[in-house]
Amino acid sequence: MKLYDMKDAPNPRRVRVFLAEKGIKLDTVQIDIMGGENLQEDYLAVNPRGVLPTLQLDNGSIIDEAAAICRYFEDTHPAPPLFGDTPQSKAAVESWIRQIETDAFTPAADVLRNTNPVFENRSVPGTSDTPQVPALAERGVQRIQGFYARLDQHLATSSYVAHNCFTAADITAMCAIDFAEFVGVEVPAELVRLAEWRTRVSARPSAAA
Ligand SMILES: N[C@@H](CCC(=O)N[C@@H](CS)C(=O)NCC(=O)O)C(=O)O
Repeated sequence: MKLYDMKDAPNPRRVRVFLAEKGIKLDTVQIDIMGGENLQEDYLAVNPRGVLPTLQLDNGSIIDEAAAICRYFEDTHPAPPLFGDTPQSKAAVESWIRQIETDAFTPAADVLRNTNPVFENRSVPGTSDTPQVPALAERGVQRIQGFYARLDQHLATSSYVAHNCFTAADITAMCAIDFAEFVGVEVPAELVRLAEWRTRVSARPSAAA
């Protein structure tokens, strides 16, 4: 089994942090997205979408999408539970992961991919051949700011993102926010709950994975 990974990319990081929390070690293959290695024949033979991360099982089949890969390992290595352990907590983790992907990850990707010349005609991840739309970068900044405010408000009633304990939703949010800062959208100083939560989850050894 091996994980197709890129050390500096935020979605592969979600999987690495999750694996570190579970104490799972995997062989990895590094793919250079900036250099377009994910769009070359060799990688497309593994994952025709040309996106990362991808998990390849020993039987040759593949699983992509960071959340789906993490779910696979939640089933194979149930302890500690990172997708909730009751119907309600499982639903809360699912809800937050979807919100974070839609309202933070995609907008941060929109900022990067619609401004950086490396992504000219690559404004959508993978094999899409799509031109840049600068207005999407502006919209992305606004959406990320809205997400920051909403998560800060939510953290008034919960010490972690979903259901008051550390889960894959915290991992997803930490990776999304680090990515958003990388593209230039800082967490405003007045969002103190968000800053405190972020310091706490970023101090976990898994965050360095
Ligand atoms: N929803 C996907 C997003 C995958 C994605 O966009 N990955 C980026 C790296 S963070 C990628 O593969 N980019 C390829 C490219 O830029 O062409 C997931 O959760 O895995």
